[in-house]
Amino acid sequence: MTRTLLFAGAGERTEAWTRAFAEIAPEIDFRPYEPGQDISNVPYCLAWRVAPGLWAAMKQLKIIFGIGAGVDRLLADPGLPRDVPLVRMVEPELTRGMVEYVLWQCLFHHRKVWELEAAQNCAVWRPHTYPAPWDRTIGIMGLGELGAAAAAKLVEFGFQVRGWSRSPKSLPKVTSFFGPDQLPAFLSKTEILVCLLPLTSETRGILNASLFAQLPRGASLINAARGGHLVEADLLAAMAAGQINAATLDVFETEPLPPDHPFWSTERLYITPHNASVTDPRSAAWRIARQIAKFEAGEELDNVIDRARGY
Ligand code: NDP
Ligand code: OXD
Repeated sequence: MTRTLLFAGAGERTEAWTRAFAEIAPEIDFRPYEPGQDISNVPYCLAWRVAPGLWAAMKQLKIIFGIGAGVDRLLADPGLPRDVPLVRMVEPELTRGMVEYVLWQCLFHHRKVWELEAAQNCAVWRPHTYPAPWDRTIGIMGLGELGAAAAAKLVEFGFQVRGWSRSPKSLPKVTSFFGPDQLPAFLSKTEILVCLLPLTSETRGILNASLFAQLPRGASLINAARGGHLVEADLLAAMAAGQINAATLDVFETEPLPPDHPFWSTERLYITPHNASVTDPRSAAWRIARQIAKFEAGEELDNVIDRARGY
């Protein structure tokens, strides 16, 4: 079988991906998609968001690789072949980047850096206190590849860490909760809430008024998962009421975030442009090539999406 991998995604990084496959996995015939190209025999596809009609044209497809960890966009495409395995991205650089982002933002909210900024803006030497990390509780929604790694880093820094997932977990020094019944207990002491859930029918809109009301007053929110998790109007209301004191959002229902969106001018709401972490082409190329080799040897693929669960 020809090892052709059609690249149907992330336009501006095409060069980096092409270079990565040439260097790391030259046995893969890596082909960026060009309109008009015959793709009827392509066995493998690496995709983020695919142009209409493209899936139907790939008649010999054996594996779809997602460029990202989250595959909600791919799953939402009605043209996505239902009987071809969909593999999400798991690679150490993506995990490392997310751990870095979560740590950065948790420290930012823990130390309430906006208070220092306000004092500096008025040239005022204002005493600024903050609790020790062991007196600060951080809650992570989603204890998968990224959430578990972020939790471990926060534990290392001495924070009280709790996590919430779908199934029970046992992670060193992380107080774990699972399922809808344990969500209120998880939220009740969470002062900094980090969302690292996949976007599924169960998790869409989960960051809403009812959830915010269950957090201690003045909590912080960090959403690095998907914009669809957040009910934007509920966050604005919770911030106006002081229930949520500050937030960092990396992901939005509409990306890029429109210039007239109220988030841009909301005090203590910090915006990053969906770059909490980014797949590293070199590290990913090696893993994709290994998965293809496994598949061709008749072995099981790793990180295949369970279509019924949606992640
Ligand atoms: P995983 O699939 O490894 O982990 C998902 C976690 O969420 C699991 O712990 C799972 O529980 C939990 N979960 C799923 N559904 C529910 C539910 N209904 N209730 C409670 N817990 C639930 O995903 P990753 O950690 O690799 O990635 C998480 C998400 O992060 C991605 O889907 C993507 O949207 C986002 N992301 C964002 C990036 C950015 O730059 N902003 C970069 C990379 C990813 P269980 O363990 O029991 O299955
Ligand atoms: C991802 C992302 O899901 O970058 O990997 O959002």
